Amino acid sequence: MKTVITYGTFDLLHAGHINILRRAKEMGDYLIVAISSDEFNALKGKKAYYSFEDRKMILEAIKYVDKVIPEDNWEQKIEDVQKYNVDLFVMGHDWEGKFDFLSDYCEVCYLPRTEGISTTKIKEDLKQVQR
Ligand code: C2G
Repeated sequence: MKTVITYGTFDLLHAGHINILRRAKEMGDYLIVAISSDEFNALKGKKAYYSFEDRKMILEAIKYVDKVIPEDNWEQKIEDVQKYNVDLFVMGHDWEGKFDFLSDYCEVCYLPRTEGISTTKIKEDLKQVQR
């Protein structure tokens, strides 16, 4: 069984998130998603609209996702890869090169992002509508 892992905030879930989750799952048999805790988001300089609990529940409802774990810090990836016997680490190509150190432990793959959509864009577009 080929285990895949990916990491992210996954706030205000949109087609870009679904596209990467679908592609990550298609590259293996079992997909683990490490979802950023509210505290880690603060470290990333992000404030998610949905709480960790809600973002976790939403991700767990997606057919491509087999397991959701918390992402609490930048340093946990090697431990996660070893703990869950991960074969493949996948991220959008906005992270190209940032996690190459994991290639000592598993395959590393950066996939093209979905153009034209982001949580930030959704928030900005909604602000425009309200004006
Ligand atoms: N993504 C994408 N296309 C978009 C938007 C996002 O493919 N239009 C991908 C990102 O490249 C990432 C995943 O969806 O792989 C989750 O994106 P975010 O929720 O923005 O996660 P991020 O803040 O990039 O956190 O340790 C890694 C970090 O936790 C990644």
